[in-house]
Amino acid sequence: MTLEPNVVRQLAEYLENAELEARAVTKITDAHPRIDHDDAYAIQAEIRRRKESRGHKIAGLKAGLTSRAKMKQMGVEVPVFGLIFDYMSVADGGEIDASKLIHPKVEAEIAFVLKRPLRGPGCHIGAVLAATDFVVPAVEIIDSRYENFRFDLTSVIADNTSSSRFVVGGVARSVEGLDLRTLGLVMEKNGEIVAMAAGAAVLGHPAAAVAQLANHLAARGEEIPAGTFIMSGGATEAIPVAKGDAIHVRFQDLGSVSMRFV
Ligand code: 0L1
Ligand code: MG
Repeated sequence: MTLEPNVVRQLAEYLENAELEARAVTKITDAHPRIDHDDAYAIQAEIRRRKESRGHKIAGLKAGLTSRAKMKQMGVEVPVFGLIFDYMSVADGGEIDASKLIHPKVEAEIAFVLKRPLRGPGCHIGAVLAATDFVVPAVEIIDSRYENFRFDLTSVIADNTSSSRFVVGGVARSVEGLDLRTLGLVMEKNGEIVAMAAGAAVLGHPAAAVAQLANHLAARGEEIPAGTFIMSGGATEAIPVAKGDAIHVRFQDLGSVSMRFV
């Protein structure tokens, strides 16, 4: 850690206010170039404390930057991890008020719900599948608080990995008999196909992202509790959206997820 606790608190307030006021800000490493990963996760934890002190609850956990292309672009080996909160949840087929967001993008993801806790280190795909109650289709709406979505790794971790909204579809499936690597998905924006992917786009297997999350938390003395909802990361590239756009994602074997930006 390089930051004093009062600076962690100031930066959390700076980023959370940007989120709540839908206002883009300069990235925090411009003023604090020596911030490390521990500082960044401490800022994220302070954002959590602020939200929980106002009565919000954690709705789940997420992995981000999970596609090989995005990891290579950012020069990272391990994904980033973030928090999703109750007020970020939007019903399938629902409307999202674009005026409350800065420059949203959507990504299609496979989400896991656990029936048993997961604890690293050494957590692997097999352990994740054994602990999974069911998987559901999901779309994450990311909205970096940084101007022009321009950031570095520590800035984006501190910004709660751009978490903004999420939509979960209604088809829940056991992982038995499902090959999550070859499970295909097709995203349409206003009726046009804009992205296609298979589950393997996420670290070779979406359960690998959940295993890495368990290992990340283990290094902090934490586990993923039973019942946790986890978004495993975008299989498709992130597609920009604006007021008036309709998004529909079809997932092989898992139904579809849709939303409109108004
Ligand atoms: O969920 C994600 O993959 C986003 C992680 C943060 C990077 C971004 O905002 O593009
Ligand atoms: Mg995501």
